[in-house]
Amino acid sequence: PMCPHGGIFFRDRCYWRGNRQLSWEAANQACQDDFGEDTRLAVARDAETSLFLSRLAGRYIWLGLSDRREEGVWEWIDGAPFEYSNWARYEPNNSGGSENCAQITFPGGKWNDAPCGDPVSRSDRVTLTLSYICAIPPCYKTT
Ligand code: 2F8
Ligand code: CA
Repeated sequence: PMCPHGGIFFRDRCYWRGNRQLSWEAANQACQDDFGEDTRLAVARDAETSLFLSRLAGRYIWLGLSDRREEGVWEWIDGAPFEYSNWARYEPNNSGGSENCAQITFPGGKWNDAPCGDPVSRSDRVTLTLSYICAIPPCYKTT
């Protein structure tokens, strides 16, 4: 198969759904641990990718998007410029002042900011664990 471990190919790379329920940070770490340091939580820079991820997920999942570094400044985990967004109505609302990680809701595929659920940083009062999708970067053989 083209993608490892039952991953799905879309455009130029493989996506793999993790069915364990993890915090945002733990989910991203799992992507790196399982597929290599360049693998991260999937990002959605356009509508087609967001829809693809939502359908592959079939449930709520983490998106590789957070405003942990600076409140209100949303950043893709792969460093891509933040242009396209697909927030649900009234989102992101930083509910309770502690929502710094984005999820893709299901069905509908709209985005919501939610507590990152990370028990280490403890900026969140709410523990939240979700499934996730890893985006495995394309690799090209040099010879
Ligand atoms: O109504 C939208 C609102 O729904 C929940 O709060 C009641 C979400 N909270 C969690 O997912 C923990 C909010 O993020 C969301 O804005
Ligand atoms: Ca919210």
